Amino acid sequence: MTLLSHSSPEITSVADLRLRYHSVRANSEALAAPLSPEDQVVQSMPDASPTKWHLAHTTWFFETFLLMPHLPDYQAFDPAFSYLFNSYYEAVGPRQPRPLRGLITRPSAAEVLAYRAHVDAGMARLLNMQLQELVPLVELGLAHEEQHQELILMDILHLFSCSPLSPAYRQNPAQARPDYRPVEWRSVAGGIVEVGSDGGGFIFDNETPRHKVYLQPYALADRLVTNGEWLAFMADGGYRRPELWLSDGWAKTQAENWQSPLYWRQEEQESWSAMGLEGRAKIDPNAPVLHVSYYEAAAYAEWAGARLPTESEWEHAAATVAGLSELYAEAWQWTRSAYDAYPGFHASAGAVGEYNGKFMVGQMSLRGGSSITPVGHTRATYRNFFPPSARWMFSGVRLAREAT
Ligand code: AVJ
Ligand code: FE
Repeated sequence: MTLLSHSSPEITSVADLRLRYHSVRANSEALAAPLSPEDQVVQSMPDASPTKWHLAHTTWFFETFLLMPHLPDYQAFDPAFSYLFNSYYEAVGPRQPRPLRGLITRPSAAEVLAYRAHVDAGMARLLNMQLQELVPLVELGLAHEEQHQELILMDILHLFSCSPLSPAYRQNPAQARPDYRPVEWRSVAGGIVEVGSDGGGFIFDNETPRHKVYLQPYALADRLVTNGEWLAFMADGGYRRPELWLSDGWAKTQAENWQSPLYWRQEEQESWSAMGLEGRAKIDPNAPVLHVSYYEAAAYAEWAGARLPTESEWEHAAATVAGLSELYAEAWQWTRSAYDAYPGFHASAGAVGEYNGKFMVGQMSLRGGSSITPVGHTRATYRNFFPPSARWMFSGVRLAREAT
């Protein structure tokens, strides 16, 4: 199993893993609990998947990569599920086309929960066998399920944003934000620095190998761009001035008539609301802007006389510079780096090698983490990635500029 590098001497004990398995699996079901069976079956756009599909696909991952090959006498819950819940693994076999996941009205949401229970029982037996060599693969299954927990919330927000009722997924009162304060720039000397992971805890393969890069001196904003700042960009014609935009980005704004971040709506003169997991609410000018594409982030940076950081700049600063706020718990931060293989990267052999490596074209790297990322899931070396036009993630902007 070479997908994960484990140079750490203390490999997770199987007992710890059993507890973690139980808690991650329970967390997914808790996320689905407020949703009706109807909520859980609809696919609101090709990029988004139904909640029921996420709950089944994460289960299929454990069944396919752990139980089938490693648990003697394991019986698949239903052999038809591989076609329904395989996401993109060519080595595993054919699958339901991604844009048609919302047509899977059967199995029902209740049957998917029974599927989860069946696989959990198998996993309990497998974990009892104390097979140390399977620990990295179980950890991958859990990190995978945590990625899907964030996707469940992104996707349900998109679905609810399409409803004329603007339903609230949850009731949490909005966070009280401190008053506006100007950005402070943190200067970073740069030079030859190392980025990427050496192991020492769970990591995805795309975070390796650790390697040297050269960074010119630079400065990074100590906080994220706010909604209020974004409103100023809009008021200054940000969405109407092609000179601020990359060509592909301008074409997209024109084709889709973008005039604001996704989920924003103008209520009356000067007043905007945004759809969130708490329903539709007035924009908080001091909260970080959310739901912007790479194209919008790059246009904003141009307007602000700054630029987006590279992923090496972001990672080096996050790991070494004090006084940077909003790194991991507000919004994923677009970088200007294409999501590409690090020097010396090789995807592992076999089906799990398809996990990250084959997506290394045409997407941009995002760093940090968001308010809906499971706690403990992120780290400085973590590489998220989406196409430059995507904006249904909780994505925001941290500016960079050359050192002065
Ligand atoms: C890292 C969020 C782009 O959504 O495909 C889920 C996460 N990988 N299952 C994605 C993922 C495999 C991935 N992103
Ligand atoms: Fe997946």
